[in-house]
This record gives sequence, C-alpha cells and structure tokens, in this order.
Amino acid sequence: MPTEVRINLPTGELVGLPVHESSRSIGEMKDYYWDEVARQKLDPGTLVYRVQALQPVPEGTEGGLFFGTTFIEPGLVGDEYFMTKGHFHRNRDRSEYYITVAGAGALILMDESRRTSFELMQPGSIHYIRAHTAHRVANTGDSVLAFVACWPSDSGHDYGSIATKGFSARLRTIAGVPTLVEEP
Ligand code: M6P
Ligand code: ZN
Repeated sequence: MPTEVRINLPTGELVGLPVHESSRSIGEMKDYYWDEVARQKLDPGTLVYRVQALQPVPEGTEGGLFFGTTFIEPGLVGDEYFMTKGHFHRNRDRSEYYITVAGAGALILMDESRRTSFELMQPGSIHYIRAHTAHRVANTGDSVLAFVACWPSDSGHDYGSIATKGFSARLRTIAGVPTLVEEP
C-alpha cells in the first residue's frame, strides 16, 4: 500500500512499494518536437523523462487520487527543450496539481480553443491545472527537473489530439531565453 512509500523531499524520488514506473526515450517521441530531423539525429535510447506513480485504486476509479513524480532530463531537440508528451484528460472536466521539487522549467497550458500560455516552474512553485486544459512540462535548466503531481484516478490521458495537432505554441530557447513560439 502507498503508506509504505516515502518521498525523498529534496529529489522527489518515491521510495518503497508499490510504485508504478515508466519512462520515455527520444525514440518514443516521434513527431512530438517541431524539428523531427534533429530528433532523429539523437540516440533513440536517450532518456527524456521518467514517471513514478502511486495508484492505490484501479485506473478509472471515481473518487480516487493518484500521486506521482516526473523527472525530466536536461536537453534540447534542436532549440526545443526536452519535455513531456503532454495530454488533455480523457474526462475533460478533471483538474490536477503540479508542484516543482527541483530544477527549472515551464508548464505549458493549452485550452480547448488552442490558446497557449506558460508558467515558470522553480522549487516550491504550485500550479493548478484547470479542467479542459492540456498540460506539458519542459525542462529549461541544466539539471533534472522534478515535479510532483496529484490527479483524479478517473481523469485518464488523452494523447491523441496532441499527437496529431500538437500544442499551438512551443517553448524554444532563443538567445538563451525560454520563449513561447506560436506554431506557423
Ligand atoms: C505527471 C502526471 C501524469 C503524467 C506525467 C507525464 O506526472 O500528469 O499523469 O503521465 O506527468 O506526462 P505525460 O503523460 O504527458 O507524458
Ligand atoms: Zn494530467
């Protein structure tokens, strides 16, 4: 049970069982970055991020909560920061909290009319992700970005519209500054 699991507060690492672990490599993120040629030049095995999650009830259970830590490596694909895939919740009216533990980054938010904005992430920053809002995190620093998240066990993940249409803007480094650039 999750009561046997502890969080290492300085790093965000969850220690104990049962913790569900998953990861995404560069090779698993085809077409997520605007510069697909740059992505293909990187070693496909390169780790982009990993997620540890506590799922004390089955996925889809109404009224439960999941909790997890995401660790995003520092890096660039072309001039776009390493980032999560990003998703809407399958149940669109479900919201979520992200809290930054370590590193520096940005939470990119897009509403259903494809209006995009971002919030800077730094240790201690609390981010409330409203319902009906797609969310993605980019690591803008030079160390691992770790953040914890808490979301309803019946929110689900809808990656489909992100995989096909993406976000309407991307976080790119321009003269060393994280800049939200609208898609053409
Ligand atoms: C957070 C939560 C998870 C999510 C993970 C990675 O931990 O929002 O639900 O899976 O980030 O983000 P993504 O699923 O978009 O790759
Ligand atoms: Zn979510």
